[in-house]
Amino acid sequence: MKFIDTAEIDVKAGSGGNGCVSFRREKYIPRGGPDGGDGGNGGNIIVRSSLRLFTLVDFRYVRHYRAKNGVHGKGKKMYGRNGEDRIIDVPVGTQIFDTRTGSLIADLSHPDQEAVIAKGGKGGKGNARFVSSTHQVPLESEPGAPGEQRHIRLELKLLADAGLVGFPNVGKSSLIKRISNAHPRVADYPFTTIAPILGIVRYKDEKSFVVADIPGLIEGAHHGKGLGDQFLKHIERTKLIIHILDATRDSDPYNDYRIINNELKSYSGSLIKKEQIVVMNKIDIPVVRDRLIDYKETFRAHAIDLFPVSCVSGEGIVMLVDEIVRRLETTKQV
Ligand SMILES: Nc1nc2c(ncn2[C@@H]2O[C@H](COP(=O)(O)OP(=O)(O)OP(=O)(O)O)[C@@H](O)[C@H]2O)c(=O)[nH]1
Ligand SMILES: [Mg+2]
Repeated sequence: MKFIDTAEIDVKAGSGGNGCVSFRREKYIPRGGPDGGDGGNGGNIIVRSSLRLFTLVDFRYVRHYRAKNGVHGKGKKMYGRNGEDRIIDVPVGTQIFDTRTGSLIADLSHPDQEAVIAKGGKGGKGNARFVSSTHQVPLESEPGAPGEQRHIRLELKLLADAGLVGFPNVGKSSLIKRISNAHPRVADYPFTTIAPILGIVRYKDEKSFVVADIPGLIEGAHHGKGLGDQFLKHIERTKLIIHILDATRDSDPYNDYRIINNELKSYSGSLIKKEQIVVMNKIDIPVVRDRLIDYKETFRAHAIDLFPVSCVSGEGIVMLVDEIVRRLETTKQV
């Protein structure tokens, strides 16, 4: 399963302006020569990769993009102005395909890369350009060429920066729903989530990161118990693991923590080496709140800082997201 965001749009570059047919008419120059100027070139359609965008969602609302036409040439050898280019910003990592041929037009894998995806038409020559020793009174000029028109498909592969792991029903989907644009199903039974989901978290209007919600793990998942552990491949390339615990389960959270880590380790040596943020969810429930100090101490004894949150009341969520961003910025990819 791949996480691909796609959008289809129509683009049309500007047409070139027409060349002009004109002759000089001045008081003391009875037979002025040809002075029709050239038309301006049409504007190009350019896509540019930007770090400020993260999805292709905006393209669902605006599907047609046009660049400006070149201005027609005028007398007195006045050239028409070139049409302005139309720049379309897309997220870094966007690939652009021609829908008709299926061919890849551009692959914008770095920030601020630009690619012309539809060329503006050339402006036509004015009659001043057609003059020669044998052809003193040219009456011809060229029309501007039409701008290129294309139907294109944008594709963006989303990669998760952080992955949510934990037993079923601990509130992984509730967390991604709370902090990101994803709307997964949340329900009070195990294995509500049966396929991975990605969510984009916008942080203070300036940064963003992608979180993956995957199905719950149970002891023996690496032997195929529950939904198995094959979903862990979707978080193999993340920088960070958000490990969610739920103290309303009838078990010791530190033991739960070890069981899940054991599953990560059985899946792959690199997964268990990733940094983790350990979250204690459901602290709105009184029994959890009462035990929180003890839990914090237990984890502290293993050099782990617990992040208490409630996905229902929102308590602790801002601090958690701050910490995720901080850790994503300081953690190296394993
Ligand atoms: N009281 C309380 N309930 C919560 C909290 N977070 C989640 N829940 C409830 O816990 C249940 C399970 O939540 P989900 O988000 O579906 O859990 P999950 O970890 O995604 O579960 P699976 O997809 O089955 O692995 C739901 O009934 C949620 O409403 C919380 O902070 N407080
Ligand atoms: Mg879920």
